[in-house]
Parts: sequence; structure tokens; C-alpha cells
Amino acid sequence: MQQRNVWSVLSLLVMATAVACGGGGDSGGDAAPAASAPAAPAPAAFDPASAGNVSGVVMLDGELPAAEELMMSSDPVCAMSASDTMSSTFVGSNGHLGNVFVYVKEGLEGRSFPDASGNVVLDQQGCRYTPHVLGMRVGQTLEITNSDPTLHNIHASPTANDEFNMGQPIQGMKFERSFDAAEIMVPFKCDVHGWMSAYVGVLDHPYFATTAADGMFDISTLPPGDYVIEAWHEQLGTQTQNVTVATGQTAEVSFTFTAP
Ligand SMILES: [Cu+2]
Repeated sequence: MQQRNVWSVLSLLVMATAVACGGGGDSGGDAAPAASAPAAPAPAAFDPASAGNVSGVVMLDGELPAAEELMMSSDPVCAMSASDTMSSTFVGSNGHLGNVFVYVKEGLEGRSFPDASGNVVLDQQGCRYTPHVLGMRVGQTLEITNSDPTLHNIHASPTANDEFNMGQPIQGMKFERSFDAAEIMVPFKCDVHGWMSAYVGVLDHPYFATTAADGMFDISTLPPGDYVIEAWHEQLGTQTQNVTVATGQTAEVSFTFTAP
């Protein structure tokens, strides 16, 4: 009995020694201090000389819905300064659709890009938000300005970011906000003028565009690779397309939404 206990203890010691030596790593006892353990791999560097582009057009299949009449008479300033039948939701002509946000949804994971330079402006002018659809970067400054001699109330209702709701009663007022997280899309409303809305796409990369009234968009200087491009419209939803971007080439992508 006594002898078996001795052997048990000895075998435990042998095992413990083996574990201790093995724990030193593959370098056979020449263990590196924990502090010099390799950090997470640096994001893949991107040489702009290797870039390609994506461009295309967003079409609307069917009739562009007529602009609805807005109840601007509730505010004489608005009634005087703007047409009350201009739609921001459906913009375009000849089957081309504007105010569609187009961006790289997948394919840039693990990359990092220089911070955005300059601010993005969302103006309240003629009792509308200008622009109606815009994109910006995480952390970039959004300047919200009031060009109208009337009270506007800027009410952003994000889901991934913090909500805010502030009045701008005086023409020329300006305040600044930024967003901490990517979000497609942050809706903006004016609580004073029910017809006023805007949508802000917040991204952690610079590859996005809003279609003009001719439906065209360009996303330039992309690293070569395979991407999923998404087109977003506030009422018609989203569509995606896969695209391969090659150095020095412009990949053409088009989207067609069906009119409501
Ligand atoms: Cu307003």
C-alpha cells in the first residue's frame, strides 16, 4: 500500500514536470514574456493605385408616383417659401430613380480607412431637409442647420445609435452631432412639420453614394475584391447585387425597383 502511494506521487510529479515544461511553448523553455505576444493582425493595407470602381444606375419599373399635396398652410413661412407638391420620396424621370442610397454592404470587413475629412451638412431649407438622403462615416461630424425663419425640430430615431431631439427656433442656428455605430438608415423627422423627413446612412467605410434624379451613382477607389452592393429606398426597400472590382476597371451595376 505504502509503495503504491509512493509510485502515485512519483508519477504525479513526472506528469506535473511534463506539463510545466510543455507550458513553456514550442521554444523548449525559451519562453517569451506574455507582453510580447503578437497583437491582432493589422488591417490589410490598401494601395489606391490598385483601386477599381463601381458605377451604375437605379431604375424604377412603372410610373413615378405623383407627389402628394403637403399641408404647408400650418406654417405660413413654409407655405410662402416652398412648393407644396414636391415629393422627396419619389424623385426621378424617364424610369430613373433618385434618392436611393447605394453602398458596399459586404466585402470590406477587416479593413480600415482614413477618417473622413470635413463635415456633412443637413440643412432645413424651404421646410424640407436638404439633402433628403445622405451618407456619412462613423464619427464624422453632421452639421444640422436651419436656413428657414421658422422653428424646426430635428428628431433622429436611430436604433444602433443614441436618439436625439432638438429644436432650432431661429434662422441660422447650427448644431453638430455624430454617430458611434454604422447604421442603415437613421431616420430624421421634424415634429413641427409632419412632411419633413430625411435618412442618413452611417458607415464605417467611405464607399457609398446617393443617386441623383437621373438614378446614377459612382463609388470610386475601391480595393479590388468581391463585394455585395446594396441599394436602399425609403419605401421600396432594398436590393443587393454581387460585384467583382478589378484594378483600373469600373464594374457596372444596375438596380430596378418596381413602382408601388
Ligand atoms: Cu420643420
